[in-house]
Amino acid sequence: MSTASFFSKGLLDSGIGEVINPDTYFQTNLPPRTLPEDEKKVKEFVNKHNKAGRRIVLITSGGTTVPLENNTVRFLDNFSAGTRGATSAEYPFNSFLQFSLQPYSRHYTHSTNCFLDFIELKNDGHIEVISQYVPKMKSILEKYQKVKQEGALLLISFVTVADYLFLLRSVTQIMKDLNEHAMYYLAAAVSDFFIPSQKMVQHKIQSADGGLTLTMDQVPKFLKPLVTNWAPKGFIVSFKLETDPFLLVDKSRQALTKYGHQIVIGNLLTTRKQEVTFITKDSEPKMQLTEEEINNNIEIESKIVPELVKRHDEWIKNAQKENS
Ligand code: 9Z3
Repeated sequence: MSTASFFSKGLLDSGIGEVINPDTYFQTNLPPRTLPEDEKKVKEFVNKHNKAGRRIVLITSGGTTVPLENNTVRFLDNFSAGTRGATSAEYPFNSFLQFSLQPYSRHYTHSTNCFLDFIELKNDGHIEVISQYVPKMKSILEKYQKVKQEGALLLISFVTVADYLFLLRSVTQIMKDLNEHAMYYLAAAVSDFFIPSQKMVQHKIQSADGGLTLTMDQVPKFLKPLVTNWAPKGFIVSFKLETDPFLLVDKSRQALTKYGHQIVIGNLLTTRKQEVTFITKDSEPKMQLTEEEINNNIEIESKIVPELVKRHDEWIKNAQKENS
């Protein structure tokens, strides 16, 4: 059974599509070609840091696309510039997984932050960083080089929602044995609807016939197998994006109750950089930047990450108590 999403001249009317379970999804969709290589890199990363007694955090970030054609010219995207994950990865986590914006270089790759605007060509042909930008760049570069030297960051990219889900399943399973020591920080914007490849046209959809009507199936809810089977002992934080302030807390709580993980961080599209709500089993505190902090370019991730690290510490302590 499936209902249709109608997409015509910019008007998208979404509906509830065919619901399939995650196993069927993995059997009927193709993994990304680079999956075996990525799995190998992740295994090496996890073994190395685990042996050194470091905690490992999986950060997912950025949008996930849904192709409309097998030879893809058109796709739908879920909103995310990738700022949340890229920014969070700069605060003290050991971390990996794709970023549309990458940690550290994000300061110079936004459309409004083109790196070319930070450098100048001198008369003798040398290129230099413009002096007023040196202090900030120096501090970012120092942190970036330290992280690189320690091999503390592994970046893996995905484009489509299928790439993302295959990677998520593989990576969480590789991290499974870290038990309570692993944290999962799921900020990627995951598409709710997709067109299975066997139902997709092979070639570019032609516009000669006028408007376009699409039927989309529902992407299975992956938090359930993730929490229950892939990473059952891990500390799992998911994000919930809404646009209607009246829905945010209820929808976030529904997700927490349904999947049974540790925290849902609710955020609204328009205020996500200044305000988030931590939904846990027994509380729902808001975390907000003050006017002063906003004016001083403080990033809300500088508060989110330490709070999560603290809660993860408690999670580990409790798990160890239970095990002893
Ligand atoms: C978020 O809510 C992220 O915070 C944002 C970050 C996408 C808003 P930006 O990178 O945006 O700052 O531009 N992610 C939503 C995660 C999501 O899709 N969650 C799924 C859901 O709600 C479950 S994991 O169903």
